[in-house]
Amino acid sequence: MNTTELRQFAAEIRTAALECLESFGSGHIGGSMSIVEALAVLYGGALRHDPQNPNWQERDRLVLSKGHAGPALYAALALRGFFPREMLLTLNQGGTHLPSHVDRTKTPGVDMTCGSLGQGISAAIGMALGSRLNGWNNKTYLILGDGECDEGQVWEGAMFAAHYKLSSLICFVDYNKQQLGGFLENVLDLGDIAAKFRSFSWNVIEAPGHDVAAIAGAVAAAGAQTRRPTAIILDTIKGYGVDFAQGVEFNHSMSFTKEQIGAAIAAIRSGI
Ligand SMILES: Cc1ncc(C[n+]2csc(CCOP(=O)(O)OP(=O)(O)O)c2C)c(N)n1
Repeated sequence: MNTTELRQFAAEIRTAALECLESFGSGHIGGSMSIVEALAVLYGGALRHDPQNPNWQERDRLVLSKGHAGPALYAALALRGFFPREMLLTLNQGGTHLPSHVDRTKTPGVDMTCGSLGQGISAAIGMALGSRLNGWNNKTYLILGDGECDEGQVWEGAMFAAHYKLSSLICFVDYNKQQLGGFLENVLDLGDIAAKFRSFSWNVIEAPGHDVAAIAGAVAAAGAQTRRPTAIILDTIKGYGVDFAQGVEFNHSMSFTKEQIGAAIAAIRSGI
């Protein structure tokens, strides 16, 4: 997809994720909205995948470590044809294939079960190492939350990935400066997240997180690495693109009305 098409795809993912959230009446809107452009770049072409064959062995993997942002990933998967779009309206309901936190045993296209923060990096490292042992030329993408980076397991993984020169591991950090309990600087300040990854010997790229062209450029540069894992620090806004969520301190999980979501979708469509 070219830049215009990626922007359009991001708007479609945002809209479909809002429809998904609306079907349940509440959910993780803030952290879903902040990763939409990254997902558009991945599912718009960067991620090697086949919706007809979700378990294709040599596919690229995506570990959504901040697993509570399931609705955004489900929207991208539905739009790519992994499952029917109507399934988005079953979020979190009894017997659903779309639990609010991602589960690889339930949803076609979901590569790892996540929700307990900090664990996704270990799984992604295992996948990247496994691919290397199998001689596959694929990538493993990982999406970490910035609040999630408060977890010690993230840094154990960062050290390990650098030691084993896992250049096929490409990690997005959704640097939206908020977590469940408010702003990071008040909960547990991350300091300079880019410098931290650099000090762990990672290749680090900083990019505006709602600019699809910049993200695509960062992914291409990361893909050319041969000796170091890459962290792409995405400067994002929690709740981006949804007026009643963006800029609100406690927008992690919210309740909303049909009317609010309808107005948000109309605003997105009028901006396309
Ligand atoms: C190990 C663990 N501790 C606590 C939680 C509860 N929790 C869920 S989301 C969240 C905040 C995550 O913040 P961040 O990673 O920045 O996600 P985002 O703001 O992008 O949604 C917390 C503390 C959890 N899921 N797992």
